[in-house]
Amino acid sequence: QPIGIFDSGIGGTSIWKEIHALLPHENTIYLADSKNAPYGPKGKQAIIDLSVKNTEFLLKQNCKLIVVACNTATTNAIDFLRSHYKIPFIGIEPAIKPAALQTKTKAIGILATKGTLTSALFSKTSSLFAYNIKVIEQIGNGIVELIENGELYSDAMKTLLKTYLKPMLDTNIDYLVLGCTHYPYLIPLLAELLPKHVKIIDSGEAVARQTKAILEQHNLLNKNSASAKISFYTNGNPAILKSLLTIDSTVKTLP
Ligand code: DGN
Repeated sequence: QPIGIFDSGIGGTSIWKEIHALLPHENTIYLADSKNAPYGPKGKQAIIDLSVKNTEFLLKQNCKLIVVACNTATTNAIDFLRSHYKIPFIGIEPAIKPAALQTKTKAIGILATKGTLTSALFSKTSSLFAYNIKVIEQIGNGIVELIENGELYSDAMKTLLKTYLKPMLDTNIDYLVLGCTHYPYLIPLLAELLPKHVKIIDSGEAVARQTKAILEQHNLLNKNSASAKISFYTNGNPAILKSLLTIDSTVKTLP
């Protein structure tokens, strides 16, 4: 039985990579709902409806566990999914905690979508730390759209990022938390735009470790060491998704 992974688009492939690296024998099915990207500006109910649709697709392929590889869908829909389906769901949240515990300048930046930053789950986590450090929140309007368009390094992307990073740099952050699974693809550009002492962190590895732990706990790890079956599906542009992959895999299109 495969692990199912979905995102509002191609960004969650950054999570797929971490899962595949840690669990190379697991069969995986990735679903990119690019047609409906971005989820960020949509309301809670719309995000739940889309997450249910993605879940139903993955369950039809007999998935044993689903990774919601999207901060926006996790913060808005994971409670609903967990209470309506029997299989385990793994979600992803911005890695505020490690940044907050390690900052020396007592200021961290977080870049995420509006859907994530305005969610109740995020305010709860953020308020745990915001009393003794500064948490500079920034909504990344427009970034997901550019990435979905294959623009990881364009002038438009540079201009947007410079604007979004300015208040953080003015506050002397030393950690930048990437709170959207699309954003790890910007690390090369961000490293150019940020001073050397600013560290960039995302939640990919933690999600992969959590996936492994939950599979172990439910006795669902694949014991068969034959090479894994990997499938990618998108209702957007398959060539752009394929360009992000580090393996040669076909990408199937969905209506
Ligand atoms: N990859 C999604 C996330 O992590 O929030 C992007 C959300 C969106 O569609 N804007």
